[in-house]
Amino acid sequence: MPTLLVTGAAGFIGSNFVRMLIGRCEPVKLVAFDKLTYAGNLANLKDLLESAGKDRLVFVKGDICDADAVSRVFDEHKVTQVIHFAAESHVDRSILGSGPFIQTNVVGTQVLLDVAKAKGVERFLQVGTDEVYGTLPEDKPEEKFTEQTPLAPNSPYSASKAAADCLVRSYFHTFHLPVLITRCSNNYGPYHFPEKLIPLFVTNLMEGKKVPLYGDGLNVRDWLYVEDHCEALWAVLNKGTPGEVYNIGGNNEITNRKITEVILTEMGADWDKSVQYVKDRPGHDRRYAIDAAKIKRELGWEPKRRFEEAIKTTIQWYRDHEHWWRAIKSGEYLKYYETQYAGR
Ligand code: NAD
Ligand code: TDX
Repeated sequence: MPTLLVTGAAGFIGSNFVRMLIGRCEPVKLVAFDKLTYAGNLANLKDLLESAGKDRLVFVKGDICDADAVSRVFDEHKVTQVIHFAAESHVDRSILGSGPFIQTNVVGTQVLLDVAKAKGVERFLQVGTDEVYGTLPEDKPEEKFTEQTPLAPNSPYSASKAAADCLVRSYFHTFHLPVLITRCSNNYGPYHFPEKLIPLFVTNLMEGKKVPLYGDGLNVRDWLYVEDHCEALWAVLNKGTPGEVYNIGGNNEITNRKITEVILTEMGADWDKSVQYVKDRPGHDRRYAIDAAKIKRELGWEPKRRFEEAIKTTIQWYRDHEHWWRAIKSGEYLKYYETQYAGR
């Protein structure tokens, strides 16, 4: 049975990925490795750690920038594969300060690659983002990001993720490390940290607060339900060709205004009373859209969940898990919220 190191397993997508594999009894031992930054939350894995058994899932607290800690976890658990989610992931925080993004997303990826190379892993999957491709014009709907689109990152976050992708690619060409790179569009679903658009708006409304819409609200994202992303990652890890890049997307382009409307309608809130247009994000990418033809053609993956239903499931999850997000929206979060939104 392979042993899969899951970096960033206590975050949004990493914890959904672990949940999916444990739920399906996939034949793999999972080593969840996470620094537990502000975005990492052991509550996301608690029930799984209690029920799965140590032969299926273990948790190790550690920093991917710490070569000794990473090396130890490989040796202790006889790691054979890596799926690398760990990252600083919020664009707005990268604008407030890019240092932690370079440290974790670039240096951390380099450390992980070096250990993976030294230990001779069978697979190394770099979980990447469509933001590395930059932005698309809104008046040319036929234009989408393909795997051939040149990298043109516009935020410190996407620049750090592009640098990481380039390092991963270089370890394939120089050292023949069997790497795979995915680039996915915006995810939504349970356990999404409430600094990102959808969980922020849903929880603000539940708290009776306004929702801050950037600029004219007409920026476009391609939204994908998190479990669809996790299924795509599992397909790439098991069936992908080393050295290749796979785009993953929902074929589901929606403006932020439309997303806001859908959330308000579902939650019975009024636009004029609830929406506050605020100063735009600096360097705000106008439109993302993924061409996911390659992963469909080569690996047979396509999204299963329809946005209209999955957004309702997601909102209901936040209604049912108030204790989860209320615990997060305190302390450090309040300081960040004040810095990010005060005076906008
Ligand atoms: P997240 O911020 O929810 O989780 C990141 C996790 O990484 C946290 O648990 C955090 O504690 C951990 N972490 C951070 N720095 C670490 C370090 N130095 N060492 C060990 N662990 C560390 O992020 P997410 O939304 O789950 O994103 C996961 C990955 O997927 C990221 O690489 C992100 O770039 C990528 N991605 C995200 C989306 C999206 O829509 N959320 C879309 C495409 C790609
Ligand atoms: O308060 C807000 N108001 C607002 O209008 C926030 C937080 C966001 N927005 C807008 C900005 C974007 O156009 O909503 C859109 C989505 O914003 P985010 O949720 O911050 O996501 P985005 O910047 O698109 O990046 C996300 O998708 C790609 C993830 O955070 C990244 O980790 C991933 O790589």
